[in-house]
Amino acid sequence: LDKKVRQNNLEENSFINYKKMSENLAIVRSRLNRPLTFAEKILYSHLDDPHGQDIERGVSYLKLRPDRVAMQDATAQMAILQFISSGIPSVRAPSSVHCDHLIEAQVGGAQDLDRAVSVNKEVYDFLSSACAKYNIGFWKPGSGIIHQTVLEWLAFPGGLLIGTDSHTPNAGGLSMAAIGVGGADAVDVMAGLPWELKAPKVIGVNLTGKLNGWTAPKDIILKVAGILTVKGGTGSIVEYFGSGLDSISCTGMATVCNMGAEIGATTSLFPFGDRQYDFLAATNRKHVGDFAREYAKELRADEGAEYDQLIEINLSELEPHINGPFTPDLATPISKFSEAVKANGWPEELKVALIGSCTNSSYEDMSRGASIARDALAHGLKAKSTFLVTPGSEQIRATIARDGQLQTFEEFGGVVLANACGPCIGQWDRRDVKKGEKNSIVSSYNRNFTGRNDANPATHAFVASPDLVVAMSIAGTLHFNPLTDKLKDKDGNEFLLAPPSGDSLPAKGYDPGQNTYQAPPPNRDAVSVQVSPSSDRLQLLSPFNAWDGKDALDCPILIKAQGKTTTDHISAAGAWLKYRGHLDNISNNCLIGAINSANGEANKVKNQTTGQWDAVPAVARDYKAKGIKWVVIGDWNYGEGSSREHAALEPRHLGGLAIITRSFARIHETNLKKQGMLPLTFSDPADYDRIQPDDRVDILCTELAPGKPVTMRVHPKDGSPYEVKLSHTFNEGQIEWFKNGSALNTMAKMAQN
Ligand code: MIC
Ligand code: SF4
Repeated sequence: LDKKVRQNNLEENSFINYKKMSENLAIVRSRLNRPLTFAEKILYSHLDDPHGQDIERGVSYLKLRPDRVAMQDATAQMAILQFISSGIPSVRAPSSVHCDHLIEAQVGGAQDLDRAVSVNKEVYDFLSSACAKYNIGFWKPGSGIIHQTVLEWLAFPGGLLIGTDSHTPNAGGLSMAAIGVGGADAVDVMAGLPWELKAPKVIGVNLTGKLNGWTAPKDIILKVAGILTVKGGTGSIVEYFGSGLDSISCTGMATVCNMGAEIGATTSLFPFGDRQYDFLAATNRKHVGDFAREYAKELRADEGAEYDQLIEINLSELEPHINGPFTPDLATPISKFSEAVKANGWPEELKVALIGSCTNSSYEDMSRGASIARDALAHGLKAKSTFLVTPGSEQIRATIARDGQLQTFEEFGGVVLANACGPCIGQWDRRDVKKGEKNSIVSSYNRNFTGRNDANPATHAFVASPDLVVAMSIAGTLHFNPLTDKLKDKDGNEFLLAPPSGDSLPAKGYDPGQNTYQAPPPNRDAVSVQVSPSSDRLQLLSPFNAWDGKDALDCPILIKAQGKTTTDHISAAGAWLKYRGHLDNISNNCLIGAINSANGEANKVKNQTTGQWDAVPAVARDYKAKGIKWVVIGDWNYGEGSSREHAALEPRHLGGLAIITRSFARIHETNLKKQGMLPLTFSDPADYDRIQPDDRVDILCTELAPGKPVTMRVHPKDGSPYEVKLSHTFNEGQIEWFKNGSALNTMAKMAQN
């Protein structure tokens, strides 16, 4: 293992350190003396201090040394602005930025890309110059979606990657532990500090049998999401194994890992095998595959490793599933779906069918989808629904253009959009329905929260495999089950679609397409990074104030949010993506999607100092101007979904003190801590119901200590005060972040001393 093998073909000086990793593992093994899961092996082999680190799954905070950092344009702006504040001259771990979120889908790939390049010029210039300055690889707009680019160029088996996007776990398909984080976490690693993660529990999924017919890899995770629900993976890594692995491609495994984000899992992983080797070889990284083979025994679980929870899935019996609407864990097998549509009154007509995204745009996905489209075309049929394709990367686009799948989709009536997130993140100029009109869409994406794709809360969005999406687009109705239902060909004759087929890797190799990568220049001193003070899209950050050392008394509740409160509700995307680099401007979307328990409405809360009803950000700004600290009350799994730290920065910027919920999603909880806020949970979840939107609360911040609850004194509008216990997961070091005002302030203080 004592060799210098490069992580990838782009960076001359990033190497894979299997030797160090195996030494670390040997130390941990001699301490723990038990078989290890694959997830544990990757994490423990990246420990900063393998001798001294406490290791208890679900309890200890691990200090880790990730191999890489990846950032996408919508989160990189804040991450880099924070990095600039740290004053460090260049990144201390290999890092990359990927321009994918800011391209709006309007008419089609090339034109949409051109428009985006001019509309977002200021932001792209900022990112590209900052990357050049701080030694970060820059993937220009048009390159594709971060997670595909990482999989195709940068990921390697056994590595540890953090990425400022919740679907970073996609690289688990290539046996890399890839974990979604907020920008402040990325800054730690780029600044050369260890990165902290609560030692995850490990959920094992034993796959037996064989994928066949209409069942696709996506159906594995749709099923798992149905079993575990959107919060079932919180604090855990999901590790797949078993004899069923042989029937799944490497990119299919990436799909499964990608959507593990939807169950709140820290990441998901598949062991290294021939499928991974073949994918590495096909993407010009045979040298990485050969090296991984030498280290292969550490790239899977030890015999007898124990899981905190075990799930069994027989792939031979697994049915295709459709999940949704409005939540990715509402899983319905295709055989029951038509019934469910009727029973729930979901709009039956399928208006739009969308394939691609970071979740499902592999060569295999495109080939299988095209095989269905070709079958329809041979019978004289085209897509009845609007049909949109977003290739995940330039390499995929170029390869399917060469091999014909792209032309098939166009002949089928489809529009091929830019290599970017597009409609998946609300970058979609949708014109076929009016706002407020009930309608259904089906995508091969991963997420389907209210209003996510088209900002229309009445859109019922479902997620499924690309195979089902293509098939349903032919019938144009949610009632169509391609396994059993016949279609009528152009002459009125009935036929059953053939099950999809397609190669998992291109027989002629990948066509890399246009070169869209910008390596950092050798002479970086000459580069200057510009942020105009009059910009409405970029704003340099000023440090938050340190804690005043006192308990916070008589705080109003800005909003008592009821039900699902995702990061899309806390800091919407779509049109707001424009302000991702400008904290004050983006704060105007703070919590505007959260449902106020006082009136069941969004963005309408009572200003407790005036009695007037107003928009959430307006009320928050008024409290801030009056020097009043406020809190938010939230329900279960608050902050699920995205890694966007704007959802934490905004309440902090607007003067919030604490977010008090029944439970949090992992990334959001950490983001709040990093920005100097208090994420607290009701020790008794029933207390959520006792508290009323008009109550005032005292938060006894001076009690904050590891492992001890904090008292909240509630002063009900009518009635006598009472006390409630609030739990938290702060450790010693994280309490410093609160005291200093943020993690960044803490870093600056350490640098001074
Ligand atoms: C998403 O899918 O919600 C996003 C947009 O990719 C986010 C990141 C962001 O908000 O910028 C994510 O998943 O983390
Ligand atoms: Fe982009 Fe959608 Fe993937 Fe997020 S989930 S990275 S928005 S394609």
